[in-house]
Amino acid sequence: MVRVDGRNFSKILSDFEKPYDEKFARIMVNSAVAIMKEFNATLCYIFSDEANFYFQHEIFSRRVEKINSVIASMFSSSFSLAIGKPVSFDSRIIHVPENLLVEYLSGRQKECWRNHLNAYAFYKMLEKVKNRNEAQRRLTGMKSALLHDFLFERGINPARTPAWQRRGILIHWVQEERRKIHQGKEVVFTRRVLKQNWEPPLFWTEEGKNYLSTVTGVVGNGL
Ligand SMILES: Nc1nc2c(ncn2[C@@H]2O[C@H](COP(=O)(O)OP(=O)(O)O)[C@@H](O)[C@H]2O)c(=O)[nH]1
Ligand SMILES: [Mg+2]
Repeated sequence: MVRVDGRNFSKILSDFEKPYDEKFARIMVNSAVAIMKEFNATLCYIFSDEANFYFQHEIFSRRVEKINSVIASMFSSSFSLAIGKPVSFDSRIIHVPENLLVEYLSGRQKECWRNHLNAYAFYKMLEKVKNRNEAQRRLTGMKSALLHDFLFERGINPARTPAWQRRGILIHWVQEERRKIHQGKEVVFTRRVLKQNWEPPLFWTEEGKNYLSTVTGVVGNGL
């Protein structure tokens, strides 16, 4: 797994909609697509300013510096071209054997959910206290259930926000059937294309595991 994370994005995204901006999410997705096509990653899981690329083959003969620097620079340059100013992403490698794939992705998806509650609560709290430090201080230590109640009372049902904000976005390859006319006859053929799923299942459920199994071709072994 190679994970990139935007540097200083709380500042960089100050002109974007808060707490969530679909335009920003689309730029993350498009930058990830560039990497997936170039290096044939099996899947990518995105939320907030991070993207997790899963590789089932060797790239750069497993040379760590090469992988991290090239993935980070390609992601950063795609993103920068899209927003018109220079930004940077860091990159790290996490060794995830097949039997821990579900656990790894579930961990990131739980982080996505916590982020989501915090992000909405933070901006609601800011309406009350008008000071970022004070808003953060009041939220620190609030358990999920309390954050839920806090949001409910202010008209936000955190179970009904757009799915990509709660669950993240999964990009993966699918075989798509195409048809064409060749010498007067219809020919059916398949092509490998990237699919963006903005409503992925919860990865630790049966549905989630089956989905990941289909996408990665891993059968059994934790899936
Ligand atoms: N305005 C806006 N900000 C976002 C969005 N998604 C993520 N962010 C910001 O990106 C930050 C990412 O967190 P983190 O990587 O820990 O902070 P960083 O060190 O500033 O990059 C969050 O704290 C948010 O402020 C979005 O959709 N809109
Ligand atoms: Mg960041």
